[in-house]
Amino acid sequence: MATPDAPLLRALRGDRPDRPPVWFMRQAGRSLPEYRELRVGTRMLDACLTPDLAAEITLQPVRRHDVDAGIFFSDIVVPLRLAGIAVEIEPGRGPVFADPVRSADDVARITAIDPAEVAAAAEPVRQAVGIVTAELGDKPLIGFAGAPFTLAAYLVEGGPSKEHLRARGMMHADPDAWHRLAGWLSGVSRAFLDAQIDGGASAVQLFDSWAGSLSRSDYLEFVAPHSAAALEGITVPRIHFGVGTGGILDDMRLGGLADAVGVDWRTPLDTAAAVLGPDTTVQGNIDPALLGAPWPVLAAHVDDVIARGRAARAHVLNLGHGVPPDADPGVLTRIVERAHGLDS
Ligand code: 1CP
Repeated sequence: MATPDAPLLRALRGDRPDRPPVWFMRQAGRSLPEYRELRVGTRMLDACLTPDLAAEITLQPVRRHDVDAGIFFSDIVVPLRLAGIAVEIEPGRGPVFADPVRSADDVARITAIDPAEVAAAAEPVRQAVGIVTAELGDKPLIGFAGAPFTLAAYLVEGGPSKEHLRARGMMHADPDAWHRLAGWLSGVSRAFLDAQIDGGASAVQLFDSWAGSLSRSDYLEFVAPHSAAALEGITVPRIHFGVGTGGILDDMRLGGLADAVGVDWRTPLDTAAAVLGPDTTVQGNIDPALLGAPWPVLAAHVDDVIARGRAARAHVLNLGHGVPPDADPGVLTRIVERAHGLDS
């Protein structure tokens, strides 16, 4: 079990460790050759639900990079699979649903499933998390889930989309159906978070990756209450992340439910800190595009991110979005060394 004085947990509480703790979104998986080797012959969602395999994949980047936290290897659509919904992750594409949820009848069909079924089916998740946290010892494991809007962006469209027009359209075409769907998704994501906390996760991150496609008024009316419900009453520190959310950063605090807000590369962290105020830790925001730049350029960028992060009550160093699949893992290790004061 992680100790409360682990740097990540201190920073999420608002203390300032001597150096910012560092981990990377999507650190587990695609960029690591040892991951690609282990995954040969196993479908993504089957890998997520095989406890030994999910645990090993979670631990790989912690061993390799010595990051300050693990993030559980899974996917935001895993709780939907556990609810019995037909979903697959297509290589090179992402989550694909056989029966997209587009009408009020579709919403009724889906919401008839009791989120308690997800909790019952989540035993492989609890087991995998248990293996990981025993191995990690003092180091925290971050559990995660998709926020209701980002999940709906896949479930309503049927697969990945750029502007999420159908999901955003449903909010206005049939607000009742939208709220029923988003409320249900919130319960399902919450069951997934609870399973990870039961297994020993010390913090959680809610990914609302696509919230940046919403207007502020749509975010507040149709999305924020459901994301808040997914986090309300959780007893471990909570991180809330989205891409392109510069215009709704303050709203992403969810009235203080979020201990930390993840910021993408577009908003400098000192600007974010001024918006978020004295009660919120910032997380971010190395530009993933710079991972391929010459080291002196990237190192100067990392130093600048760390310097700007000092404007916040506390800072967790991360990328502004996930590790790109073709990133050189050696560069990620070097960023950790620099954050830890071992590379100057
Ligand atoms: O076969 C493969 O290797 C598939 C690639 C892959 C992996 C490794 C997918 C498909 N998901 C994952 C794991 C995953 N997904 C993690 C692992 C833990 C870690 O961070 O190391 C996490 C946190 C996620 C969460 C996730 N899935 C998000 C939110 C994070 C983000 O990057 O914004 C989203 C949007 C998804 C959907 C998804 N799953 C997979 C893909 C390729 C996508 C995105 C598709 C799209 O572009 O819309």
